[in-house]
Amino acid sequence: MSEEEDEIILSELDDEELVQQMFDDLYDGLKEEIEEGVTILLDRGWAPYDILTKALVGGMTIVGADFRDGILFVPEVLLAANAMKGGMAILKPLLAETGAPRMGTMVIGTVKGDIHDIGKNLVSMMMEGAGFEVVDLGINNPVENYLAALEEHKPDILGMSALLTTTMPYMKVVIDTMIEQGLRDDYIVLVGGAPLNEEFGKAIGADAYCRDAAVAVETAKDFVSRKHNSLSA
Ligand code: B1M
Repeated sequence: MSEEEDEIILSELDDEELVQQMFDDLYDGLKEEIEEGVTILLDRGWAPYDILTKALVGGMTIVGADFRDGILFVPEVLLAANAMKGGMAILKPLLAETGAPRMGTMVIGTVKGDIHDIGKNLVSMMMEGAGFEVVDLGINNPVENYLAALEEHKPDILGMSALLTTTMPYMKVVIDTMIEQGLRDDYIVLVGGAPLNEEFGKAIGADAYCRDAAVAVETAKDFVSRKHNSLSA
């Protein structure tokens, strides 16, 4: 069979086949195909959030499992991450375009020693979509970056992300420093990342652990409205 005959036309696949093909394309780090798949699903009326969670995060879960099992290595995972970011870039303005009323401000960043940013970016996108202003500090943030951003932006929320068991303890360094400087109670501190759990969040003195981006949005809304109610009481 010639190469041309082998070629898969994404637009000819039904939704289920297309999502399966997007899992494969994400796995193979094919950014353009991922962007095309996202565009096709949008044209078919899929909600941006569903594309994000079902096609992109779903595909990344498979990549994560094979990375863990030593089937995929860093260069391949970087390509998959790059493809995922291509799809996320198309969805970002759509998720942010909800016309939601302004809810408050969040400073967010991945902690020192950690360069994972896909989950954090997803949280930022969803928070913006829910009406929060988000100041994204990027990756590998020492405590000084967080403190400077709190001083500059006076947010309602500080969000921290960590994906490694070796970097998650750094969240406590940030919170302890906030306590030392008498700043802790001025902010809602939310933490997240795959290796964390609720118990860890409590142990380090965060206000809440957020399992995923949707939980982060709900938790942020809840804490901010409680804060506003207590200020107006
Ligand atoms: Co990394 N990596 N990685 N990696 N990587 C993991 C985390 C790992 C679990 C893979 C594995 O072994 N299965 C493992 C950690 C093991 C551990 O610590 N227990 C691991 C490792 C070991 C490493 C290296 C050390 C590998 C090496 O060099 N030998 C290295 C470390 C580099 C460093 O940071 N210093 C490394 C490097 C990389 C890449 C650069 C190749 C790439 C990152 C690219 C990028 O982010 N730009 C990468 C990736 C992609 C992964 C996996 C495969 C996928 C992570 C991801 O993006 N998930 C990951 C395996 C996995 O998690 N299953 C893995 C999708 C994302 C949507 O989910 O990030 O969990 P997640 O975010 C969720 C929630 O956690 C939550 O909401 C998000 C959206 O729903 N959330 C928050 C996250 N942050 C939040 C903050 C909040 C609230 C909620 O604040 C309010």
